[in-house]
Amino acid sequence: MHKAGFVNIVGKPNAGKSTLLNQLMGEKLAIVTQKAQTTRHRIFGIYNEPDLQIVFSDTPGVLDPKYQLQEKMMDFVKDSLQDADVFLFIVDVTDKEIPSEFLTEKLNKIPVPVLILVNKIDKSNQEELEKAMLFWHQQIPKAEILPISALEGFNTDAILPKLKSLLPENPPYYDKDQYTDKPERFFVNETIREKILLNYEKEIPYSVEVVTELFKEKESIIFIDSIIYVERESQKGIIIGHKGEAIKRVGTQAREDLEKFFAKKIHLNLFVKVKKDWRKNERDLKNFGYR
Ligand SMILES: Nc1nc2c(ncn2[C@@H]2O[C@H](COP(=O)(O)OP(=O)(O)OP(=O)(O)O)[C@@H](O)[C@H]2O)c(=O)[nH]1
Ligand SMILES: [Mg+2]
Repeated sequence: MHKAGFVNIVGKPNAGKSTLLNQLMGEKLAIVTQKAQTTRHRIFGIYNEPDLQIVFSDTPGVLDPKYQLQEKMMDFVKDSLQDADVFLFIVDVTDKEIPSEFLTEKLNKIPVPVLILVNKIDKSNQEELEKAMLFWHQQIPKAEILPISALEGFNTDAILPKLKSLLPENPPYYDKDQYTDKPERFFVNETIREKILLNYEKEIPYSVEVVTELFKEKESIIFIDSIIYVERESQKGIIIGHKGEAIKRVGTQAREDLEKFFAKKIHLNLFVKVKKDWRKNERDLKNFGYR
């Protein structure tokens, strides 16, 4: 008997969705930063055992869209609300702001099992955790609740057996040696974007999109050319920095991560270009893969 299904990770920005995906997969598939709205796409992590295939999906955090890019991000979330066999709804135990009513309402309506993961308990205490567990039980009574730390891997090994018992009998959806739906270039783009999120402030990271134009793999080295698109000329200077120091730092940090990810030496060239107001331009967004 073979079980297979889609397990969709949903939650507010910064709750720890991508950290959880990486922890469950034992591999860094999704970029993680302390900034909200790090994830912009829907990313599949495909977990395989001889008699089991779980297709995890990481999604952007649920928010109220203010511009077209964010609308496209929410389209990915809407997709993930359509095709789940099980939901992993991840909430931050230390989050004092109002919860996402949109998600709570949806998850209550959809006749699919929900596992609520109360995350970041390493930063919390017993009292706060008990309060959160009670609160979430009242919000979504049908859900099972599990306290975890996605970062430290606390209780995360309890998730797989639970999912296995909930998933239907199905043949695998993907080849059993495939572990993601995304091409190599996607991971290059995302790694560079992660370093940009980490190295620049305010609007800069949110105004950046990365496109890899060359990915040429040789036996012992990969040659990569990537373009960093910004929205305005003034942002180009900030990305490059004084004497090119800022972009050099991004390049070095990205190369180090990519050498680990691909287990090969990497030669990385970065270029900066302006694509005016791309976040609000339907055609640019489409070209960048936001449909
Ligand atoms: N202390 C602690 N920090 C965590 C934990 N899980 C995630 N974080 C941190 O929370 C921040 C956000 O984590 P992400 O995994 O990027 O969150 P996300 O939900 O994918 O965020 P978006 O993609 O922006 O929606 C990062 O700084 C993580 O290191 C946890 O269990 N404990
Ligand atoms: Mg994320």
